[in-house]
Amino acid sequence: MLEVERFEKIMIAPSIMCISEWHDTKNIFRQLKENGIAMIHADVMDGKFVPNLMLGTESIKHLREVTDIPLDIHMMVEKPEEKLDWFDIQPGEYVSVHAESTRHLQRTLAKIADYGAHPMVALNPATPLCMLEDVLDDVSGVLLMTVNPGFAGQKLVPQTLGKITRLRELLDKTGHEEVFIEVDGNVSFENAPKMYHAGARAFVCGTSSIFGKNGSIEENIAKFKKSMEE
Ligand code: S6P
Ligand code: MG
Repeated sequence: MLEVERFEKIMIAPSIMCISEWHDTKNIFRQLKENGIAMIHADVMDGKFVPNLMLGTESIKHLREVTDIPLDIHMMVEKPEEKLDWFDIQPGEYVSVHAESTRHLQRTLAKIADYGAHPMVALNPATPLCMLEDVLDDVSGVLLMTVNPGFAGQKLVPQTLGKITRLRELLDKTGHEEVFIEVDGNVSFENAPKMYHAGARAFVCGTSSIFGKNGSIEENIAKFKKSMEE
């Protein structure tokens, strides 16, 4: 049985692109708030960095109007440094940019910090950890993709589990104990405990768990937390 303190260390980040009831966001956010959700994962896709289009500036604005839970904005766009200003990023929000998406990663992370937000660097499954070694001082967290980005409902890329372990070791070895690891992609009731034990502490929850076909959001959040006990 896990102690309460261990639960306090995990952050659940519901992936808002996975909701089917966009007409009822107020009700969904009420349930998320009542269940202690830490942040709302909002995927931004430009059809170039990834082969899909997803939330734009107006959707992000709408989310801020319907909830005060901090947003966790995942920028899957080319040259994010040119687009960040469009999103009116607020202090306390989490913003991740892909190391693969910009030639100016450190400058882009510093820009996010200037908004008072938490800068995060994201990596695709095939991108080696050495890509982020020199920006660890500039980030609050690392978003490890555990599927190739662009779509919900995909299967875990299995080698990413070992990558979580190696990243946690790297962070601890280099004096970045406070930098947390977020995982995104097929974070299912079955995969999440493995990710947790490897060192992940923030979990993007989509169709594989809390917005799945079975159970209410509330039931699925409870089931997700319980899965960590295994
Ligand atoms: C995908 C995106 C993710 C998805 C999430 C969906 O590129 O970055 O945040 O929304 O992975 O979750 P699931 O459980 O359907 O994989
Ligand atoms: Mg995402």
